[in-house]
Amino acid sequence: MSLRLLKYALNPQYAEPRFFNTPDAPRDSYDVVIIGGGGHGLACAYHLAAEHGIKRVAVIERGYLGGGNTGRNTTIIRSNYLTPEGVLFYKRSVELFESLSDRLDLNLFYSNRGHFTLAHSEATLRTMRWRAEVNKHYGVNSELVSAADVKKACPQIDLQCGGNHPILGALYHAPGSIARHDAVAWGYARRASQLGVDIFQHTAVTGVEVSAGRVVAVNTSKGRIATGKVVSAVAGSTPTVLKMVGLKSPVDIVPLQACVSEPMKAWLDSIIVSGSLHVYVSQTARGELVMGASVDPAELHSTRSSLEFVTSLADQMLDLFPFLAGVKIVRQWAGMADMTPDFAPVMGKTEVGGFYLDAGWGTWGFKATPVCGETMAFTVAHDTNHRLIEAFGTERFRRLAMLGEKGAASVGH
Ligand code: PYC
Repeated sequence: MSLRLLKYALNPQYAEPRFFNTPDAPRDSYDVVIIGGGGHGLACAYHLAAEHGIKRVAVIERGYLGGGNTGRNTTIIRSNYLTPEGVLFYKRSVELFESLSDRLDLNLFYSNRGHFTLAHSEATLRTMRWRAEVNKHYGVNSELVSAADVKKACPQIDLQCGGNHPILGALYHAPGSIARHDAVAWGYARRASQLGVDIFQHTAVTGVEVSAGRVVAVNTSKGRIATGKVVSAVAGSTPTVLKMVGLKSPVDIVPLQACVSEPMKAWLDSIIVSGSLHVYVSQTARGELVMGASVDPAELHSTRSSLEFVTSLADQMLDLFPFLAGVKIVRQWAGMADMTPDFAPVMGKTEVGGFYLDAGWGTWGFKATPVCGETMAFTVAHDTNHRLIEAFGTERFRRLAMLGEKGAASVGH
């Protein structure tokens, strides 16, 4: 090693710049404790500090920032949902995403691509027409397009899908985009930290103390923190945290797997989704194809990815794009999706005073990150559910007033 290199390495004047402060131990008390250092928890911390002046906030993360579902998805951003509640909620998320790089002063590689959901049957076309009408009614740009339009946007696609499932048309959603997922977590963390939020990684929450129906403290592997407000934003660990406060979980945890190919020359501008073939794919700025499928068929609290997943995904991908036959898969992973019975989230105030829930993301947590930050921070600051999340309370399951968002899932789950 050259001496000059050593001189720079050991000189404290050139210390490695840190993205955010990492205090050794939490204070004795905070106004708000957020469990989960993924995009949602960090966005909530940022909005609490930036918009509500609540800066005595601790974010507690068992692993590393963004190491859960924030870093384990396929980064698709869209608002072409089916229910009015879903459309309005994700419409706000897309609006926030569009200017998020500026707000966080970090290049999130936000890339607007256009999003095609392919229809291989008349029944799917009918649902898409319905979605397009609901979307347009609420000011979201979605339209039904022909198979020829799909071919024009993506000449490499085999419209016959090898003769197995010919493409009849598609729902086209111009705002559909992708972004760099882990940068979203880092960006929120850095801005929150600059505003005074304390972030603790590799710190486990071991219990939440409740007294007279209200939260009073969070116990962690780094000590007890007294607080009157706790936010749970932990996706795949929601049942574990709910148990700590004595609440029943309305979610099942199932793995959602995805993979990435070796880099290729740019050929795919749009995001292509096929519900019937159970695949979605986009191409990153580096040229890799990012691909995913349906959730696994059974409940499992694990982030292991399987050979069966890649082989079945490759099989379906080749029906759409036979020319990819020689392309290698270089990495695969799984996230833990917390699925609700109606595919809509569970958010906001709970029966335990001061305990707020951000959960039930199923397969669309990443795209909800900014709007969750905004609405959860409002809800915590005012102890009143934000209007955009009023419909997402858990009491809907008791009233059997489900939201019915399954028809907006990318692929059949
Ligand atoms: O809902 O857009 C979506 C999606 C993509 C991957 C998983 N869910």
